Amino acid sequence: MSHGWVFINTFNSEMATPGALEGKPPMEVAASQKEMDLLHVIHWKKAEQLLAAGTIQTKNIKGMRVIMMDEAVKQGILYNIPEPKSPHGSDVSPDGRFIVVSGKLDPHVTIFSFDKIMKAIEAKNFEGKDAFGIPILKFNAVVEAQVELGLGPLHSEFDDKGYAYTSMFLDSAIVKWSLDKPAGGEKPWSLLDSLSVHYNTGHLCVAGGDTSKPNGKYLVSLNKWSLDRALPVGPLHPQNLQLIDITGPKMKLLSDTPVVGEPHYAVMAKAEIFKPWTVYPEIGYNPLTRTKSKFATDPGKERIERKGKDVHVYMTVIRSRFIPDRIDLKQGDNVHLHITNLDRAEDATHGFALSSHNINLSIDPAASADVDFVADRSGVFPFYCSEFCSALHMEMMGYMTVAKAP
Ligand SMILES: [Cu+2]
Repeated sequence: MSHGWVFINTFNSEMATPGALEGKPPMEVAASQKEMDLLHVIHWKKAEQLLAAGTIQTKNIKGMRVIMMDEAVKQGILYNIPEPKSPHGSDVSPDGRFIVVSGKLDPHVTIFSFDKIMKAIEAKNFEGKDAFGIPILKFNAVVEAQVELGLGPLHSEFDDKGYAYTSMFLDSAIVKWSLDKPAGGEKPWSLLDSLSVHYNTGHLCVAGGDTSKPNGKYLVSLNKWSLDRALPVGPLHPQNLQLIDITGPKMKLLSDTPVVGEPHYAVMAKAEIFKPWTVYPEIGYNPLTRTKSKFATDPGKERIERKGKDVHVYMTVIRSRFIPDRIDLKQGDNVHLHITNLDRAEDATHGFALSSHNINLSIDPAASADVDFVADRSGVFPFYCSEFCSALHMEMMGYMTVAKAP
Protein backbone atom coordinates (compact mmCIF):
# COMPACT_ATOMS: atom_id res chain seq x y z
CA MET A 1 0.00 0.00 0.00
CA SER A 2 2.77 2.45 0.87
CA HIS A 3 4.91 1.41 -2.10
CA GLY A 4 6.68 4.43 -3.55
CA TRP A 5 7.21 6.10 -0.18
CA VAL A 6 10.08 5.92 2.27
CA PHE A 7 10.10 6.85 5.95
CA ILE A 8 13.38 7.87 7.57
CA ASN A 9 13.96 8.71 11.21
CA THR A 10 16.20 11.59 12.11
CA PHE A 11 17.46 12.87 15.42
CA ASN A 12 19.17 16.01 16.68
CA SER A 13 16.43 18.32 15.40
CA GLU A 14 18.09 20.69 17.93
CA MET A 15 21.01 20.80 15.46
CA ALA A 16 23.38 20.68 18.42
CA THR A 17 27.11 20.78 17.73
CA PRO A 18 29.91 19.41 19.93
CA GLY A 19 32.02 21.49 22.33
CA ALA A 20 32.14 19.75 25.71
CA LEU A 21 35.55 21.28 26.58
CA GLU A 22 34.22 24.75 25.68
CA GLY A 23 31.40 24.42 28.20
CA LYS A 24 28.65 23.11 25.94
CA PRO A 25 26.58 20.18 27.16
CA PRO A 26 27.73 16.77 25.88
CA MET A 27 26.33 15.93 22.44
CA GLU A 28 23.91 13.26 23.60
CA VAL A 29 22.34 15.70 26.07
CA ALA A 30 22.30 18.64 23.67
CA ALA A 31 20.75 16.49 20.94
CA SER A 32 17.93 15.24 23.18
CA GLN A 33 16.47 18.52 24.48
CA LYS A 34 13.24 18.61 22.53
CA GLU A 35 10.48 16.09 23.09
CA MET A 36 10.08 15.45 19.38
CA ASP A 37 12.36 14.79 16.44
CA LEU A 38 11.25 14.51 12.82
CA LEU A 39 10.34 11.53 10.66
CA HIS A 40 11.13 12.32 7.04
CA VAL A 41 8.52 11.17 4.54
CA ILE A 42 9.72 10.96 0.96
CA HIS A 43 7.65 10.18 -2.13
CA TRP A 44 10.49 8.63 -4.12
CA LYS A 45 8.21 7.17 -6.77
CA LYS A 46 6.96 10.63 -7.66
CA ALA A 47 10.54 11.91 -7.75
CA GLU A 48 11.37 9.11 -10.17
CA GLN A 49 8.41 10.02 -12.40
CA LEU A 50 9.25 13.74 -12.36
CA LEU A 51 12.86 12.94 -13.22
CA ALA A 52 11.79 10.74 -16.13
CA ALA A 53 9.48 13.49 -17.37
CA GLY A 54 12.21 16.10 -16.95
CA THR A 55 9.97 18.31 -14.83
CA ILE A 56 12.06 18.47 -11.67
CA GLN A 57 15.24 20.48 -11.15
CA THR A 58 18.38 18.69 -10.08
CA LYS A 59 21.87 19.78 -9.25
CA ASN A 60 24.83 17.75 -10.43
CA ILE A 61 27.01 16.93 -7.44
CA LYS A 62 30.03 14.78 -8.28
CA GLY A 63 28.20 13.16 -11.17
CA MET A 64 25.04 12.44 -9.16
CA ARG A 65 21.76 14.21 -9.91
CA VAL A 66 20.55 15.60 -6.59
CA ILE A 67 17.09 17.03 -5.92
CA MET A 68 17.68 19.94 -3.55
CA MET A 69 15.42 20.37 -0.53
CA ASP A 70 13.53 23.45 -1.70
CA GLU A 71 12.74 21.77 -5.01
CA ALA A 72 11.63 18.60 -3.18
CA VAL A 73 9.28 20.67 -1.01
CA LYS A 74 7.94 22.60 -4.02
CA GLN A 75 7.23 19.35 -5.89
CA GLY A 76 5.49 17.75 -2.90
CA ILE A 77 7.87 14.85 -2.40
CA LEU A 78 9.25 15.68 1.06
CA TYR A 79 7.42 16.07 4.40
CA ASN A 80 8.15 15.77 8.11
CA ILE A 81 6.17 14.14 10.90
CA PRO A 82 6.93 14.81 14.59
CA GLU A 83 8.09 11.63 16.34
CA PRO A 84 9.26 10.88 19.89
CA LYS A 85 12.83 12.05 20.40
CA SER A 86 15.96 10.04 19.63
CA PRO A 87 14.12 7.64 17.33
CA HIS A 88 15.71 4.43 16.17
CA GLY A 89 13.71 2.01 14.00
CA SER A 90 11.16 3.02 11.39
CA ASP A 91 9.39 -0.10 10.16
CA VAL A 92 6.48 -0.54 7.77
CA SER A 93 3.86 -3.24 8.43
CA PRO A 94 3.56 -6.01 5.79
CA ASP A 95 0.40 -4.52 4.26
CA GLY A 96 1.97 -1.06 4.17
CA ARG A 97 -0.80 0.50 6.25
CA PHE A 98 1.29 1.38 9.30
CA ILE A 99 4.69 2.88 10.03
CA VAL A 100 6.06 1.87 13.43
CA VAL A 101 8.58 4.21 15.01
CA SER A 102 10.58 3.40 18.14
CA GLY A 103 12.01 6.19 20.25
CA LYS A 104 14.86 4.92 22.43
CA LEU A 105 13.97 7.35 25.22
CA ASP A 106 10.24 6.67 24.99
CA PRO A 107 8.69 3.46 26.40
CA HIS A 108 6.15 3.46 23.56
CA VAL A 109 6.21 2.57 19.93
CA THR A 110 4.34 5.14 17.88
CA ILE A 111 2.27 3.90 14.96
CA PHE A 112 1.46 6.23 12.08
CA SER A 113 -1.27 5.49 9.55
CA PHE A 114 -0.25 5.67 5.91
CA ASP A 115 -3.83 6.52 4.98
CA LYS A 116 -3.92 9.40 7.47
CA ILE A 117 -0.55 10.67 6.21
CA MET A 118 -1.92 10.76 2.66
CA LYS A 119 -5.05 12.61 3.81
CA ALA A 120 -3.04 15.12 5.86
CA ILE A 121 -0.77 15.84 2.90
CA GLU A 122 -3.82 16.25 0.67
CA ALA A 123 -5.46 18.64 3.15
CA LYS A 124 -2.15 20.46 3.83
CA ASN A 125 -2.71 19.75 7.51
CA PHE A 126 0.62 21.21 8.63
CA GLU A 127 1.69 22.52 12.04
CA GLY A 128 4.58 24.51 10.60
CA LYS A 129 7.90 24.07 8.84
CA ASP A 130 11.32 22.97 9.99
CA ALA A 131 14.49 25.11 9.67
CA PHE A 132 14.84 24.01 6.03
CA GLY A 133 11.29 24.88 5.04
CA ILE A 134 10.04 21.30 5.01
CA PRO A 135 6.36 21.15 6.03
CA ILE A 136 5.60 19.30 9.27
CA LEU A 137 2.37 17.31 9.34
CA LYS A 138 0.23 17.55 12.48
CA PHE A 139 1.09 14.65 14.79
CA ASN A 140 -2.51 14.10 15.89
CA ALA A 141 -3.69 14.00 12.29
CA VAL A 142 -1.44 11.08 11.33
CA VAL A 143 -0.90 9.00 14.49
CA GLU A 144 -2.88 5.76 14.72
CA ALA A 145 -1.81 4.42 18.12
CA GLN A 146 0.94 4.31 20.73
CA VAL A 147 1.71 1.08 22.56
CA GLU A 148 3.69 1.05 25.81
CA LEU A 149 6.27 -1.72 25.52
CA GLY A 150 9.04 -0.99 28.03
CA LEU A 151 12.52 0.47 27.95
CA GLY A 152 14.58 1.13 24.87
CA PRO A 153 12.48 -0.06 21.92
CA LEU A 154 14.67 -0.21 18.80
CA HIS A 155 13.32 -2.18 15.83
CA SER A 156 10.08 -3.90 14.90
CA GLU A 157 9.32 -6.77 12.57
CA PHE A 158 6.06 -8.53 11.78
CA ASP A 159 4.55 -11.97 11.27
CA ASP A 160 1.69 -12.95 8.95
CA LYS A 161 -0.88 -13.10 11.76
CA GLY A 162 -1.22 -9.47 12.71
CA TYR A 163 1.48 -9.30 15.38
CA ALA A 164 4.56 -7.16 15.71
CA TYR A 165 7.80 -7.95 17.55
CA THR A 166 10.05 -5.23 18.92
CA SER A 167 13.60 -5.44 20.26
CA MET A 168 14.03 -3.70 23.63
CA PHE A 169 17.64 -2.66 24.13
CA LEU A 170 17.48 -1.50 27.76
CA ASP A 171 15.06 -4.18 28.93
CA SER A 172 17.04 -6.91 27.08
CA ALA A 173 13.80 -8.36 25.79
CA ILE A 174 11.78 -9.15 22.70
CA VAL A 175 8.15 -8.12 23.04
CA LYS A 176 5.14 -9.22 21.04
CA TRP A 177 2.22 -6.88 20.50
CA SER A 178 -0.92 -6.71 18.40
CA LEU A 179 -1.59 -4.56 15.36
CA ASP A 180 -5.19 -3.54 14.64
CA LYS A 181 -6.48 -7.00 13.64
CA PRO A 182 -4.59 -9.79 15.46
CA ALA A 183 -5.53 -13.30 14.25
CA GLY A 184 -6.08 -14.50 17.83
CA GLY A 185 -8.71 -11.85 18.48
CA GLU A 186 -6.71 -10.07 21.21
CA LYS A 187 -7.21 -6.40 21.95
CA PRO A 188 -5.68 -4.30 19.16
CA TRP A 189 -2.55 -2.26 19.89
CA SER A 190 -1.64 -4.08 23.09
CA LEU A 191 1.42 -5.69 24.62
CA LEU A 192 0.93 -9.48 24.66
CA ASP A 193 4.22 -11.13 25.64
CA SER A 194 7.77 -10.33 26.68
CA LEU A 195 10.75 -12.69 26.53
CA SER A 196 14.13 -11.95 28.13
CA VAL A 197 17.09 -12.16 25.77
CA HIS A 198 20.79 -12.19 26.64
CA TYR A 199 21.66 -9.38 26.40
CA ASN A 200 20.99 -5.93 24.95
CA THR A 201 19.32 -6.86 21.72
CA GLY A 202 19.76 -4.56 18.75
CA HIS A 203 18.05 -5.79 15.63
CA LEU A 204 15.73 -8.73 15.43
CA CYS A 205 14.62 -10.70 12.43
CA VAL A 206 11.46 -12.63 11.77
CA ALA A 207 11.29 -14.88 8.70
CA GLY A 208 10.21 -12.47 5.96
CA GLY A 209 9.41 -10.06 8.78
CA ASP A 210 10.37 -6.90 6.95
CA THR A 211 8.70 -7.83 3.66
CA SER A 212 5.10 -7.78 2.43
CA LYS A 213 4.91 -11.58 2.97
CA PRO A 214 6.19 -12.68 6.37
CA ASN A 215 6.48 -16.45 6.74
CA GLY A 216 7.93 -19.11 8.97
CA LYS A 217 8.04 -19.87 12.63
CA TYR A 218 11.14 -18.22 13.96
CA LEU A 219 12.63 -15.00 15.20
CA VAL A 220 16.30 -14.30 15.82
CA SER A 221 17.37 -11.71 18.39
CA LEU A 222 20.75 -10.23 17.48
CA ASN A 223 22.20 -9.41 20.87
CA LYS A 224 25.14 -7.09 21.40
CA TRP A 225 26.29 -8.53 24.72
CA SER A 226 26.58 -12.14 25.93
CA LEU A 227 28.07 -11.64 29.45
CA ASP A 228 27.57 -15.01 31.19
CA ARG A 229 26.13 -16.99 28.26
CA ALA A 230 29.38 -18.41 26.90
CA LEU A 231 32.58 -19.72 28.52
CA PRO A 232 34.73 -16.66 29.25
CA VAL A 233 38.09 -16.80 27.47
CA GLY A 234 39.20 -13.20 28.01
CA PRO A 235 37.85 -9.66 28.20
CA LEU A 236 36.40 -9.83 24.69
CA HIS A 237 33.02 -11.53 24.82
CA PRO A 238 31.15 -12.82 21.81
CA GLN A 239 27.90 -11.34 20.60
CA ASN A 240 24.96 -13.69 20.84
CA LEU A 241 22.24 -14.70 18.40
CA GLN A 242 19.18 -16.26 20.01
CA LEU A 243 16.64 -18.33 18.13
CA ILE A 244 13.05 -17.93 19.29
CA ASP A 245 9.94 -19.93 18.41
CA ILE A 246 7.04 -17.57 17.63
CA THR A 247 4.39 -20.14 16.67
CA GLY A 248 2.43 -19.98 19.93
CA PRO A 249 0.88 -17.19 21.98
CA LYS A 250 4.04 -17.14 24.15
CA MET A 251 7.50 -16.86 22.61
CA LYS A 252 9.97 -19.66 23.43
CA LEU A 253 13.76 -19.34 23.54
CA LEU A 254 15.30 -22.27 21.63
CA SER A 255 19.06 -21.71 21.45
CA ASP A 256 22.07 -19.41 21.75
CA THR A 257 24.70 -18.97 19.04
CA PRO A 258 27.67 -16.91 20.19
CA VAL A 259 29.30 -15.14 17.24
CA VAL A 260 32.26 -12.84 16.85
CA GLY A 261 31.53 -9.58 15.11
CA GLU A 262 28.71 -7.29 16.05
CA PRO A 263 25.49 -8.68 14.63
CA HIS A 264 23.68 -5.78 13.11
CA TYR A 265 20.83 -5.97 10.67
CA ALA A 266 20.00 -9.40 9.23
CA VAL A 267 17.29 -10.84 7.04
CA MET A 268 15.74 -14.30 7.28
CA ALA A 269 14.41 -15.56 3.96
CA LYS A 270 13.39 -18.86 2.40
CA ALA A 271 16.34 -20.83 1.03
CA GLU A 272 14.71 -21.28 -2.38
CA ILE A 273 14.90 -17.58 -3.21
CA PHE A 274 18.70 -17.74 -3.23
CA LYS A 275 20.10 -18.76 -6.59
CA PRO A 276 23.73 -17.72 -6.39
CA TRP A 277 26.57 -18.67 -8.67
CA THR A 278 28.81 -21.14 -6.89
CA VAL A 279 31.67 -20.49 -9.33
CA TYR A 280 32.11 -17.42 -11.55
CA PRO A 281 30.86 -18.08 -15.09
CA GLU A 282 34.15 -17.46 -16.91
CA ILE A 283 37.75 -17.95 -15.89
CA GLY A 284 39.27 -14.57 -15.07
CA TYR A 285 35.99 -12.98 -14.01
CA ASN A 286 36.11 -9.60 -12.30
CA PRO A 287 33.41 -9.66 -9.58
CA LEU A 288 33.29 -5.85 -9.47
CA THR A 289 32.65 -5.23 -13.17
CA ARG A 290 30.84 -8.56 -13.68
CA THR A 291 32.77 -9.16 -16.88
CA LYS A 292 35.86 -11.12 -17.82
CA SER A 293 38.85 -9.07 -16.73
CA LYS A 294 41.05 -7.65 -19.47
CA PHE A 295 43.95 -8.94 -17.37
CA ALA A 296 42.60 -12.52 -17.21
CA THR A 297 45.46 -14.91 -17.84
CA ASP A 298 45.11 -18.27 -19.60
CA PRO A 299 47.18 -21.26 -18.49
CA GLY A 300 50.50 -21.22 -20.34
CA LYS A 301 50.24 -17.44 -20.90
CA GLU A 302 51.69 -16.44 -17.52
CA ARG A 303 54.32 -13.72 -17.93
CA ILE A 304 56.06 -10.70 -16.46
CA GLU A 305 56.12 -7.59 -18.66
CA ARG A 306 58.27 -4.59 -17.88
CA LYS A 307 57.58 -1.12 -19.31
CA GLY A 308 60.11 1.22 -17.74
CA LYS A 309 59.41 1.19 -14.00
CA ASP A 310 56.00 -0.44 -14.47
CA VAL A 311 56.01 -4.19 -14.07
CA HIS A 312 52.88 -6.17 -14.93
CA VAL A 313 52.73 -9.68 -13.51
CA TYR A 314 50.17 -11.96 -15.20
CA MET A 315 49.83 -14.76 -12.68
CA THR A 316 47.65 -17.85 -12.40
CA VAL A 317 46.84 -19.85 -9.30
CA ILE A 318 45.61 -23.43 -9.16
CA ARG A 319 45.90 -26.08 -6.48
CA SER A 320 48.71 -25.90 -5.35
CA ARG A 321 50.94 -23.39 -7.15
CA PHE A 322 51.47 -19.82 -8.24
CA ILE A 323 52.83 -19.26 -11.75
CA PRO A 324 55.14 -17.36 -11.82
CA ASP A 325 56.38 -18.26 -8.36
CA ARG A 326 59.37 -15.96 -8.58
CA ILE A 327 59.14 -12.26 -9.36
CA ASP A 328 62.40 -10.35 -9.76
CA LEU A 329 62.09 -6.60 -9.34
CA LYS A 330 64.14 -3.47 -8.86
CA GLN A 331 63.68 -1.14 -5.93
CA GLY A 332 61.20 1.58 -6.88
CA ASP A 333 59.30 -0.53 -9.44
CA ASN A 334 55.55 0.05 -9.73
CA VAL A 335 54.17 -3.46 -9.57
CA HIS A 336 50.79 -4.42 -11.03
CA LEU A 337 49.75 -7.92 -10.05
CA HIS A 338 46.98 -9.56 -12.10
CA ILE A 339 46.02 -12.90 -10.62
CA THR A 340 43.61 -15.40 -12.19
CA ASN A 341 42.28 -18.35 -10.19
CA LEU A 342 42.11 -21.23 -12.69
CA ASP A 343 40.32 -23.51 -10.24
CA ARG A 344 36.66 -24.02 -11.13
CA ALA A 345 35.82 -26.40 -8.28
CA GLU A 346 33.17 -25.04 -5.93
CA ASP A 347 34.73 -23.39 -2.86
CA ALA A 348 38.31 -23.68 -4.20
CA THR A 349 39.28 -20.19 -3.08
CA HIS A 350 42.94 -19.21 -3.00
CA GLY A 351 44.65 -16.38 -1.23
CA PHE A 352 47.63 -14.25 -2.15
CA ALA A 353 49.41 -12.84 0.85
CA LEU A 354 52.45 -10.59 0.63
CA SER A 355 52.46 -9.59 4.28
CA SER A 356 55.61 -7.48 3.95
CA HIS A 357 53.62 -5.10 1.72
CA ASN A 358 50.31 -5.37 3.58
CA ILE A 359 48.63 -7.27 0.74
CA ASN A 360 46.22 -10.14 1.26
CA LEU A 361 43.80 -11.09 -1.51
CA SER A 362 41.07 -13.69 -1.50
CA ILE A 363 40.41 -15.01 -5.01
CA ASP A 364 37.29 -17.13 -5.51
CA PRO A 365 37.08 -19.94 -8.06
CA ALA A 366 37.46 -18.50 -11.61
CA ALA A 367 37.81 -14.96 -10.27
CA SER A 368 40.55 -12.50 -11.06
CA ALA A 369 42.09 -9.92 -8.75
CA ASP A 370 44.40 -6.97 -9.31
CA VAL A 371 46.60 -5.08 -6.92
CA ASP A 372 49.18 -2.32 -7.39
CA PHE A 373 52.06 -1.55 -5.07
CA VAL A 374 55.53 -0.05 -5.04
CA ALA A 375 58.51 -2.33 -4.44
CA ASP A 376 59.93 0.25 -2.04
CA ARG A 377 62.43 -1.91 -0.13
CA SER A 378 65.14 -4.23 -1.33
CA GLY A 379 65.16 -7.80 -0.11
CA VAL A 380 63.52 -11.17 -0.55
CA PHE A 381 59.84 -11.31 0.31
CA PRO A 382 57.82 -14.52 0.42
CA PHE A 383 54.24 -14.66 -0.79
CA TYR A 384 51.92 -17.52 -0.06
CA CYS A 385 48.36 -18.80 -0.30
CA SER A 386 46.30 -17.61 2.65
CA GLU A 387 43.16 -19.71 2.07
CA PHE A 388 43.58 -23.34 3.09
CA CYS A 389 43.00 -24.99 -0.28
CA SER A 390 44.67 -28.39 -0.56
CA ALA A 391 47.02 -30.94 0.98
CA LEU A 392 49.96 -28.89 -0.33
CA HIS A 393 48.52 -25.53 0.71
CA MET A 394 51.50 -24.83 2.99
CA GLU A 395 53.84 -25.40 0.05
CA MET A 396 51.84 -23.03 -2.15
CA MET A 397 54.22 -20.08 -2.08
CA GLY A 398 56.77 -18.06 -4.01
CA TYR A 399 59.31 -15.29 -3.65
CA MET A 400 59.57 -11.71 -4.75
CA THR A 401 63.11 -10.40 -4.96
CA VAL A 402 63.80 -6.68 -5.04
CA ALA A 403 67.31 -5.55 -6.05
CA LYS A 404 68.66 -2.50 -4.23
CA ALA A 405 68.52 0.69 -6.28
CA PRO A 406 72.03 1.67 -7.43
CU1 LIG B 1 45.73 -22.09 -2.30
